[in-house]
Amino acid sequence: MEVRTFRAPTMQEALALVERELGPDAAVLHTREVRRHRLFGLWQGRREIEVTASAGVNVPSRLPPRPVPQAPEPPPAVVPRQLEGQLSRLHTMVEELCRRSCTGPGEELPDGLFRLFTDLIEADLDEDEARSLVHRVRREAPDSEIDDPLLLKARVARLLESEIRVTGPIQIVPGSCRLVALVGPTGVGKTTTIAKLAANYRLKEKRHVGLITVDTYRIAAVEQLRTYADIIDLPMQVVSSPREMRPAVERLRGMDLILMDTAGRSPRDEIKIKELKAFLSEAGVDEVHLVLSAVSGAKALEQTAARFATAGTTSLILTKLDEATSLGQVLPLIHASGLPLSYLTNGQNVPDDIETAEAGRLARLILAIEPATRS
Ligand SMILES: Nc1nc2c(ncn2[C@@H]2O[C@H](COP(=O)(O)OP(=O)(O)OP(=O)(O)O)[C@@H](O)[C@H]2O)c(=O)[nH]1
Ligand SMILES: [Mg+2]
Repeated sequence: MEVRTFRAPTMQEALALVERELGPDAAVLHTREVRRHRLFGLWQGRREIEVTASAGVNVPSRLPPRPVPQAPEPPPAVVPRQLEGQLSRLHTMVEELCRRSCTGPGEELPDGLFRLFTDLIEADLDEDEARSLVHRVRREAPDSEIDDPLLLKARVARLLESEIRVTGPIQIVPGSCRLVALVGPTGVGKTTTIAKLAANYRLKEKRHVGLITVDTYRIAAVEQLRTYADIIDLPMQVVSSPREMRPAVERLRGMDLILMDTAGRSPRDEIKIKELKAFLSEAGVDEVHLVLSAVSGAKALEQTAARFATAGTTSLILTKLDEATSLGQVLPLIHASGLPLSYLTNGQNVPDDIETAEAGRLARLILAIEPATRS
């Protein structure tokens, strides 16, 4: 039985290809929308329809019947035959280049592994990382798995899981006060995450939680945290210079947990990051969580983590997982920063949209095996 895959910019064009290549009785087995990735910079993430079809299989087509057009349709764009042929050859060449980019010269990559490679690239994994994972899977997977995309992906998930370090939730030690600061670029979700953590520790775990804000640049920022402090009924201290830090911490000494909110700093502003460090060391913080948005690109994430390292970062919080279209870009950050992950956030709702980071879950999110928001 010959199963073939066709891609075209629209469903109509993809079906026309199926019909032309396999005949009018071909069965459509599967359709999906795919993103043509930035293979060698030739394409910029264009969306396409992929149709898997076969002429030699007697199953009902999974394709819904084509709708009857309501109004007369405009005549289809006529692609000159010659151009169509050239495009198709170009497509084959790029696919071949892509296959070769994953193997050595003259080496054949089985279809299942090739599909895995393109899936990893689509998930925004770095090309070298994707290649290395495919080769590890090729070495380790039994032959029976090589054609099963789900088993292959599950295997990659386990490999990634072993590379991701996590801290578990903030540990409260009875009788002592844990001081935790959140730092990071502007607008990544520091204050919202503080509110989520504070509400969970106070309302669900019944701990004594205090808040400190050193964001005195903007009145609105102080008020934002104060609103949460009022709703959750938490003591809050506002600190506007490193000198004020110790007395503020002292006033909250009886707490189990002090969460410290800080002003968003541009990773390029070294002076502001040094200033931040002065506040943190005056406070004698136990943990500094670097908050980063999963919507950022790989380079920005890596560079930001490097810049904030001077502030003594101890772990990573990834926010806005619900908004990210892919997550492979967080892998270089995890590798380069060497920091373990503490929390993941996946929405604006306080206190629900936060979870303690788990390596297996993040690996599956990266590979799009499961969604960021659990219903
Ligand atoms: N979709 C989504 N939005 C989030 C998430 N976390 C925070 N936000 C939103 O991001 C925006 C900025 O959040 P803040 O908590 O004010 O960010 P910040 O890092 O404190 O910002 P600055 O103090 O200005 O540096 C708000 O609209 C939040 O509701 C998340 O996990 N997912
Ligand atoms: Mg803030």
